[in-house]
Amino acid sequence: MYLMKDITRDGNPVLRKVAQKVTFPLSEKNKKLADDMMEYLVNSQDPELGPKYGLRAGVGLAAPQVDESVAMASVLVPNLEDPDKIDLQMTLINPVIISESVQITALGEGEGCLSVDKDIPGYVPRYNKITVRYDDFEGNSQTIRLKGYPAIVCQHEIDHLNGHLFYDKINKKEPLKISDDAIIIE
Ligand code: NB4
Ligand code: NI
Repeated sequence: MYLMKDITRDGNPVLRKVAQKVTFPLSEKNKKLADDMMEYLVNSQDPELGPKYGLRAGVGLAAPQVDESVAMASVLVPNLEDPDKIDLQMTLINPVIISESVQITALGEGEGCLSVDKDIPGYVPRYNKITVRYDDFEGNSQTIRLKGYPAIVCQHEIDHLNGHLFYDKINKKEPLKISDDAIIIE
């Protein structure tokens, strides 16, 4: 089970590498990695287990954040209106954004990252809609279309697999500067 001590922190070169493509059939190691990443997310969102194990809550986790430079990330995104509903729960393998909207969106509260200990305020511009191509556990190529909050989470995770961190995308001089027609999700 992953704990906060296992999470790689900003400054660790693994977070700036482009992750290796996953090959098929999936190795036992990569299967377990996917399981363990999802387990972290589930535990971290559990009102008892999160505090018990000192886990920072997460809606996504990418393999480089547990020191594995492979192109896998898990997401567990609760519905914003009804937190008992899950909007998206999956492990993305070899994900690539193949198309994106012109429309930009951002989380009103900014973003936080389990690998970044300090709070870095500012809007992180994201595409409001994306189409992602990824491989399922059998190695079959799939596509998924995402919008709004789940799309933001997946972009944050896909960024990790390419060595990017959320604050790279915040306007340095004016952190709250973003295109006028951006959708701000509160
Ligand atoms: C990934 C997210 C940062 C912005 C938006 C949010 C949280 C993360 C990082 C987009 C993706 C992790 C992965 C939250 C959180 C809302 C849902 C359900 C019940 C508490 C939980 C709190 F914890 N970001 N943290 N940051 N990352 N929402 N929520 N709630 O998840 O670094 O690369 O449990
Ligand atoms: Ni992150």
